[in-house]
Amino acid sequence: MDRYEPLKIEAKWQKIWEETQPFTAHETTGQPKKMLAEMFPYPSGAGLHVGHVRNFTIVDVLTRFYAQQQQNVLRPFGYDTFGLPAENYAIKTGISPKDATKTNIDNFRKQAKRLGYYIDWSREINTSDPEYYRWTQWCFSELYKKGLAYQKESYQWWCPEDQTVLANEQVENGHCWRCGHDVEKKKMKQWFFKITAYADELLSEIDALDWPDKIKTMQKNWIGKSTGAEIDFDNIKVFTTRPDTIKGATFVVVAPEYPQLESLLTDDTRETALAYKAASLKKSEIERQENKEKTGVFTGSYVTNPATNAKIPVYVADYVLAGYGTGAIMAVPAMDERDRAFAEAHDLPIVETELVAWDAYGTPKTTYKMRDWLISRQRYWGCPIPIAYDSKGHPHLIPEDQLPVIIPEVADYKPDHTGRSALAKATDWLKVDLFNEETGQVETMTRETDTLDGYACSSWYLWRYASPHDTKHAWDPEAIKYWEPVDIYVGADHAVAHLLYVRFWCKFFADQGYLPFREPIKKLIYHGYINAPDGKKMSKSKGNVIDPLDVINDGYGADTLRTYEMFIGPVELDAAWDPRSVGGVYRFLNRCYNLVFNTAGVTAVEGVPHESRVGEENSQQDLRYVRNKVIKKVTEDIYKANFNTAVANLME
Ligand code: ANZ
Repeated sequence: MDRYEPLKIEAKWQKIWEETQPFTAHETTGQPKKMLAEMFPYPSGAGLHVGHVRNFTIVDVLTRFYAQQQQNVLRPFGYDTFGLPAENYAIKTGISPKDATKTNIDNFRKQAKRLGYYIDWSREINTSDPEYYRWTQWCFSELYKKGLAYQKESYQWWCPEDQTVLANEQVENGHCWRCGHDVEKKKMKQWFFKITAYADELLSEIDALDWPDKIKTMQKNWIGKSTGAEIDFDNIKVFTTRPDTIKGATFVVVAPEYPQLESLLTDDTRETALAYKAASLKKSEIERQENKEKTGVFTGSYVTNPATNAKIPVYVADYVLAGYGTGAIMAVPAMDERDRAFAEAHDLPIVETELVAWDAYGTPKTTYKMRDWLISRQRYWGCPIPIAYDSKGHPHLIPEDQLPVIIPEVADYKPDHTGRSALAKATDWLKVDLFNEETGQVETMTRETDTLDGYACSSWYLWRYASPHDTKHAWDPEAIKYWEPVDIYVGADHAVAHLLYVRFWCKFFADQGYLPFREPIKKLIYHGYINAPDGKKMSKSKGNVIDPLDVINDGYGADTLRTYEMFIGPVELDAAWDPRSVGGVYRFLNRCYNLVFNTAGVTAVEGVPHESRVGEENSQQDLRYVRNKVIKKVTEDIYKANFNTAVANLME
């Protein structure tokens, strides 16, 4: 009897796939196209983990499913390689991030091949390859030319441990998302992408997407549209969603970061108010919005309520946030809970309001919670921002024919103590002769030492897959028209970062005429994490990580691992690893193998069994009935991304 020996079978087919590359995609007419992709991985030194396997296997099942339905499928693969882990490793070991990344990619590729994925390997991309980041720099240049990449002095989250600026979405409960250190606020000049220019469209087009409701809701809340009015209380402009309550406004509150705060202070209040401000800057927005005691101090100034003509006091309090609305509010303690708590704590009048028409006092205004996207990082291992500064400190774009701005090698990867990246240490690289349009002369300028947030690199990689080796364009116009938008995208995490950024860039590049669609991803499948058997997160430090290669090499093979990860639970939920179930899935595949290749009397190498040989107890008709029923059920399951019930139906 022929035994099920997955390691032999898999090795045989993987060798054939390596030689014949059957998964290479071509643009053809006649068949419908289908492009599928996973959220590409960060190739860490630890190699693939079982979470990647869940992600990649979902894409793989769907790719093979549609290929069998004779659709022209494209399933590319790539690596998101810039970022702090490689830089921190370089700081510690002196090994160049470029070399470490190459080693890690080689390992990831080998592992992915061992898992037997249907991947068009001719389209592999790597965001830290100059061939790739030349075009990330081109994308930046396009945004810059249209005024959507700009610099601004502002308070930024700063991680003292990693010595870097963090975006709002990278601060988790007052801690750095990477190292967990407490973050603080620091005033700095930074680069931003003006995602708010597309706030309205990003919001209005969410509903039409075939995305999980959970993600759509998270994006809506993140964009956070509010309609109301702006009203002047003398020279302080406030934003309110309830302008009709204006008669009840008995004081005004400004945020501690309010730019004109100093001008509101008097000799009596200055010291206390500035000390209050300093203390507030240490708190996270979440802490400031918590329902605790409402702290704040009097500025010493009064303004006029335009509806009542009463002189009302101006306070500074940190429950008012700087980046939202105008950073100043009219407080209506009779109507608003936070204002009431503040009024009670500070003995301020609470006046019941009548509702009034407000048109005479203010102008209608829509605001968004979403801020512009902070994109500069004081890091070495990122895509250099293609900018240089003249002697006056004015920024100039590096001309397109001088791209890419290549990352120079340096001896020491540590940022300097001012927080500038290690690029500042590459003194030759730092200087560049550029034509200055303002003076009409060539001048030696100083390059920008900030690099781009890694999310910039992943904002356009899905389009690079259409023509990954194009040297003339970021993406070929014909290829992109054929393959994209992406039909199915699979991943976990990044609901309000990456998944908003790709939509923003898509709309921008569509407006420039570079993309023939305005939404980059038709269908999104969002999957849960795989946890350790005790339900805890897998992590190296806890020693509870399951290595997918160990599972394969234990003799189970890739098919068992893949089937198990599809069977582990509903796709959208987290699931705990269960070693016994891995064995169960193996026994199931073993039985399938025996049914097909032994009971039916053929071997894995010969081909498909003939139904009449299967045994006399089942009539052919019964067998056909059962088979068709299962095919129908499993097909429906896969359309609905119910992978666990698909496996269960097969087992039945
Ligand atoms: C007076 C008022 C009366 C308000 C009332 C609400 C209820 P959303 O819905 O979140 O947009 N606000 C405005 N700017 C703020 C800031 N920078 N920090 C903290 N709070 C701010 O909330 C808008 C309301 O939140 C605004 O309307 C303002 O308070 C406050 F019965 O004005 B309202």
